[in-house]
Amino acid sequence: MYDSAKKVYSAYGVDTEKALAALAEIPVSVHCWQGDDVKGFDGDGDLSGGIQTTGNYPGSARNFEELKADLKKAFSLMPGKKRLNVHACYAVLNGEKVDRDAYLPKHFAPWVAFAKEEGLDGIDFNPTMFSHKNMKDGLSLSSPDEKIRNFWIKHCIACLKIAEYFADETGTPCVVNIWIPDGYKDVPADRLTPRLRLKDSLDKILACGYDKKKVIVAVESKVFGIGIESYTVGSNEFYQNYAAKNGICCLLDNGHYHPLEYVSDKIPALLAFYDTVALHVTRGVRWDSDHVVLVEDELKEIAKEIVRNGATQKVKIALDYFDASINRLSALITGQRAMQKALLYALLCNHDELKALQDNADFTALMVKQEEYKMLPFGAVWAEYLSRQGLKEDYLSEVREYERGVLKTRK
Ligand code: RNT
Ligand code: ZN
Repeated sequence: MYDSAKKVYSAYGVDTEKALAALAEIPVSVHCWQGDDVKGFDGDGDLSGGIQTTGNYPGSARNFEELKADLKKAFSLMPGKKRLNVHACYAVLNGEKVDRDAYLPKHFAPWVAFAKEEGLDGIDFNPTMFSHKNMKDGLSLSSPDEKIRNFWIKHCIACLKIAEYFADETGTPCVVNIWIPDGYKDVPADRLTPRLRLKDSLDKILACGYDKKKVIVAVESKVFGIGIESYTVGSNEFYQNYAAKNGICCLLDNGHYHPLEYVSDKIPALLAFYDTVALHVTRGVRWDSDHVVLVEDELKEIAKEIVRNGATQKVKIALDYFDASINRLSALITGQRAMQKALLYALLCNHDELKALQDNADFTALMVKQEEYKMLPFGAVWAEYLSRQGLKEDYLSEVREYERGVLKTRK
């Protein structure tokens, strides 16, 4: 089937071998937090910050060893180049009394060992500014309380140091994504001052003197959260301007915009100005619901913008969703494979030809060709990609076996 698909694509001027080789080189950063419903190891497990997981599927990981084992199993069923995305609340403290403003590289050494064991491409990192007692009135870096702001500034600086350590250990730069849930449920009396405080906090964090070759700092905007419906301090305009003026990077989460705004359209807008654009790929159903990523039209458009603009290394692709209603390993594998499928779909396209049709204003042919691509034997190339990596389309049976043998024993 692959040989025949290869011929079909070659008639379109598409080299399937090149596509397969290119796909294997595009890293996707896999988030550890789907494994335990964003609970982490350093708190009481109560998720705050206006994000939520729903469902109580059995077998959620309860500690580092369990999460590591689950991720190991999940990684074994994922094709392609993988990175690990860790949140600071997943520090492995082994009973040590240390707060988030004093986390050190050693608290993440077990994650480095794991990444090395798994042969991962690298580790990305996130300060955790939610689910903590110092989220005063739901605010962190924009809090009117200077002590609170300073705590979180110190936390972010600690995270930058840890990120340098990840980069040193893995040999690839670490993306540090700053997301805060700060905002207000109802009509604020002052929209500017909280943003000025956030700006000042970010300035102080960036002034710590981190190594820009090793650490890529990104800022993630958001339009609203649960209980933060009326105003978020870290809005899109705020962060895009902050990033542009301070030489850092924007992170686009495709659940964080109004439903008719598309991240696929924002990627090329930012590529016109930035060397690096970070992504959180999620699936919002009616709102920022963080459903498991599936192969959908918008995911394919996102992948096309990455591939046809030669940005497979400039765009830092990371997954970000959390579904507690289904098997969590399956959620991870399904989303990671969906991202890879969308990238492969985008790679199996003669973009030069389509771009020429656009430039020649032949919109009739452009429409017809784009429809033709949808019916080409994509599945046969995907199957070949999997089989060359010793994988099959079916991952569910192995996930089920793991569920019976491991997850069901967790009470
Ligand atoms: C929340 C943001 C943020 C989180 C993770 C856990 O809306 O998307 O990226 O999902 O940091
Ligand atoms: Zn996100």
